[in-house]
Parts: sequence; structure tokens; C-alpha cells
Amino acid sequence: MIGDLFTRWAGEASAHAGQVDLLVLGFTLLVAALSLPVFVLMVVFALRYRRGRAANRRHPINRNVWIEVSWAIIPFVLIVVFFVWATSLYVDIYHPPDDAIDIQVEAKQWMWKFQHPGGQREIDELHVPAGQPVRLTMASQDVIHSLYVPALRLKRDVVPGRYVSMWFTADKPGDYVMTCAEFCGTDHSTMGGRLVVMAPADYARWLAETDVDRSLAAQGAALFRRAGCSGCHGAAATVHAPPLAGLYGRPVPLDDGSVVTADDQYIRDSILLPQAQIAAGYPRIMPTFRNILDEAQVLQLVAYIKSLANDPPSSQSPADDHPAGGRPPVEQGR
Ligand code: HEC
Ligand SMILES: [Cu+2]
Repeated sequence: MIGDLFTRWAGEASAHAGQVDLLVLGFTLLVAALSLPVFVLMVVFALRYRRGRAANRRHPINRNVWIEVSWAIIPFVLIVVFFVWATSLYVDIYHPPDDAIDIQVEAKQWMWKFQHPGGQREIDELHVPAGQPVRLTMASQDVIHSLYVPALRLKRDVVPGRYVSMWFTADKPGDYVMTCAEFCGTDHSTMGGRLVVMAPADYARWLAETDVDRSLAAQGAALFRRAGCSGCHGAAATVHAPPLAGLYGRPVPLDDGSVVTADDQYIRDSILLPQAQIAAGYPRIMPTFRNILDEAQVLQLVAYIKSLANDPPSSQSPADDHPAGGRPPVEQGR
């Protein structure tokens, strides 16, 4: 019972967790090794030179340069070792592998909503396969939240207005605590749930058993039409708007002369803050969808535009050709 509670909170659910624990343990030992001598000597001297004790207090000058140099250099080298060690771990957690499963996360008062690439949704529960990297792309609908999974030794603030991502490879099937680590209002303490790590075969079964209306990209395709995007970006549109096929991941020249990469954040901002970055050669006519679409819907649109990434950039529209097939066609014109 206690053991189970301990595993859910503090167990090591990934290789990364083990590395973090090792780092923290190592650093604790280093700090102990550097500070213990100081405290031991304090006690020894306090006893030896206490008032009324006969001791030699003449204090002759007794210098040894090598001792003085060594007690500066040795701790310095040790601390640099820890700096390099910790930094390499840090760099690691900011570089998700390319083959990671992309899961979209929407945080709001007071719940965590997850959506798998196949469209499976869940609230306050996240099912993932063991041994496979998972990347969470997270957005907040209201205030700052922070997704914290102690067993993964990972925590990331989810700040409104931008996407943050976090990745991990859980390797031990089990049930782990997930919580919000940023005070976010009255029900903050109830905002949490569980991370369920499953054997890959169980995960596949779970995906198959969970009802899906449509995949994330297909929901985005429908929304693309419903929200009126296709009226400008569609083939039949008379408006001069950039084609979105093949956009994802490519460099985009902007009208101020700079070039940005069309990643998730760029696409999100193009939809919610269209005036902030204007694609070179196009008029500033795209309206903002800020108060029209919520973060979950924007995540769907991003997934849809991403799904067009491998289509050849055509001069017309994403709705034109779908060599990959299987993607629901976007209705053209409005
Ligand atoms: C009134 C016409 C219009 C509508 C409606 C419209 N857009 Fe746009 N969109 C544009 C124009 C024009 C640009 C290029 C200028 C700019 O960057 O703002 C653009 C730019 C973009 C870009 C950046 C493309 C690039 O090549 O850099 C994305 C992504 C985008 N729109 C997505 C959408 C989505 C998704 C919707 C629906 C929610 C939408 N647009 C609705 C006209 C429109
Ligand atoms: Cu919260």
C-alpha cells in the first residue's frame, strides 16, 4: 500500500528519471563533501580553543600555497563536472526525437485534456506506450498551468499564448501521478490525474477500443471549412492567400525581410495573431480567430496543416491534390 503510493509518486518511470536522481544524489554528496570539513573543523576548534582551556594561541604564520590553490581548484573542477553533466541532461530534454508520438495537450481550469494523433481524447488521464518517445505539445486556454509528473522527473509550465512541449520515453508500465504544479485558481489542488504507461500491445488495444469520431487532422480539415479558412486558402478562393500545402517545416519569408520556420507556434500565431507576422507578398487581410477558436480547435487546425506537410507546395490550395490519399477533401469555396 505504502509501497504502491511511493511508486506512483516517486518511482522512476523513465531512464531520464534515473539520470536526474543520480545527478541529484551526486550533487548532494558533493555539497556534503565540500561543507562537512568546514563544520567538523568549526566544532573541533570551538572545543579546542574554548575559554579557559589551556591551548597554544600564538598563531605563527604558516602558509602553504599549494594547499590554498588546491582548495580553490578542486571544488571548481568538481562543480564544472556537474555543470557539464546537468547541462547535457537539460539539452536532452529539449530535443525530442523525430519519431516521437505527438500528443496534444490543452490545459484549462481545472483539467488536462489530451488528444492522441488518431483522435482519441481523454481528460485527466494519459495513456502512453512503454519504450516509445512521446512528445506533448501543450497550450493553455486560460492561466498558467504546469504539467508535473514526478515519476518522470519532468515539469513544464504551460503558458497561455504559446506552445510548450515536453517529451519522455516511459519505460516501466504502471500508474503514475500527474498534477498541476502552478497555482491556477480555486480548484488548483484538484487539477491532476494519472499517467498510465502500458505495454505497446496494450496501448494499441486501448487506442483501438477508444472511440474516435475522427483523427485530429480530419477534425482540423472539417474545421478549416467551417471556420471559413477555405474561403481564402481554398482553391476556388478569389482572395490572394498563401497555399498551406507543404507549408509545415519550411522557411517562410516575411514582409519585414526576415525568414521564419513554419512550425507549430508559427501556424498557431498565424491563426490567432495574423497581423504579427505577414508572409511576404500577401495582403494583410487575414482576420484574427482569437475569440472565435479555442486552443483545442487551433491544435486541430495545426494538425491538419501539418498533415499537408508532404504535399508538394502547389500554387493553388491544400485542397487540390492529395497524393497520399485517405485525407478528407476540403470543400472548396464558400
Ligand atoms: C480573409 C481571408 C483569410 C481567411 C478567412 C483566413 N486566412 Fe489565413 N491568410 C490569409 C492571407 C492573405 C495570408 C498571408 C498574409 C499573412 O501572413 O497574414 C494568410 C496566412 C496564413 C498562414 C501563414 C501562411 C504562410 O505561408 O506563412 C496560415 C497558417 C493561415 N493563414 C491559416 C489560416 C487558417 C487556419 C484560417 C482559418 C481559421 C485562415 N488562415 C483564414 C487570408 C486568410
Ligand atoms: Cu492548473
